[in-house]
Amino acid sequence: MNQTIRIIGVPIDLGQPRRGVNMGPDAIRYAGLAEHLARLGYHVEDQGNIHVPVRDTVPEVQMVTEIARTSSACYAQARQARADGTIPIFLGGDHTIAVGSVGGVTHDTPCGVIWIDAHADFNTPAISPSGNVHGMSLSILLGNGHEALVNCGRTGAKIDASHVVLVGIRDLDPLEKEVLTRSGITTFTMRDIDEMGMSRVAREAVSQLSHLGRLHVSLDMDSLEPAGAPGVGTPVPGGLTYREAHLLMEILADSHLLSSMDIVEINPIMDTSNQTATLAVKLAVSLFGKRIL
Ligand code: 4U7
Ligand code: MN
Ligand code: MN
Ligand code: MN
Repeated sequence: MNQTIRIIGVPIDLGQPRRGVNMGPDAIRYAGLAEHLARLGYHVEDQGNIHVPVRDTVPEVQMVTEIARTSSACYAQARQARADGTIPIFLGGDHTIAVGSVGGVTHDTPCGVIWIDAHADFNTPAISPSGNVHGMSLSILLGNGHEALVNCGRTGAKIDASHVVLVGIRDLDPLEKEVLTRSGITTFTMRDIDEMGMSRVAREAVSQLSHLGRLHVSLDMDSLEPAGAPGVGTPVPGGLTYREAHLLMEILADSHLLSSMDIVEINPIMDTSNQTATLAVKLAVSLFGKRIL
């Protein structure tokens, strides 16, 4: 008992064009993440933030190099957190933090990844309509894209397509959709959730990954319906409701396989009264908490 959760801030906004997402880690801290997790009985330690250069000081041609530098630092922290027997929670920042977090937590052994997002983040430089690296992070983890990022921490792919399940998807670019279909990744779109219900979706996600013995949850807050989570850079209508998102967390918690988590894409500049970070903290509490009855 008395497991340790280690909070690691990664205030990166270099993977997308809007300023503000770099303030995500402090918005989530301010919403009381550490206090709420401590109340659940965890020992909580906050490592502070990984250093990230200020976006305005980084020339466009240097962006990928700087993302790779931050990703390496994040990878090292993820690896250390596991070596120390803690449960790391990575606070973004944009979704490029997953390159280092998922890379690092899979350094020694594979891990199931549940990627909760409106987007698939499966673009490559060759097909991306925007060129923004936060829309490529999952593809990078599977070994495709900018070489400096693919080889961050250790050479090549960090996870296998069969070890990822996407949940909440509703906005794919045309070529991204083709590549995703060919990848064989299990994807539960919003339509699947509408038709099957979140309970079945969440249970199928767990049963596909449980043989790996542990799970990493990568929670992009744009997976939620924007009305309840307006503080994100790329809102897409038709997202997860408050209850669907909580039920997903609760069913994942029941698996007792949670070993790490990302909370990403919160942009306090776009938010009202920090409600998106507050919601993220509630979801983390459901993910790491016990059943109420
Ligand atoms: B996020 C997009 F074009 N697909 O690649 C792209 F629609 O981490 C969005 O999920 C990516 O928030 C969103 O730029 C990345 C776009
Ligand atoms: Mn994302
Ligand atoms: Mn997204
Ligand atoms: Mn397997």
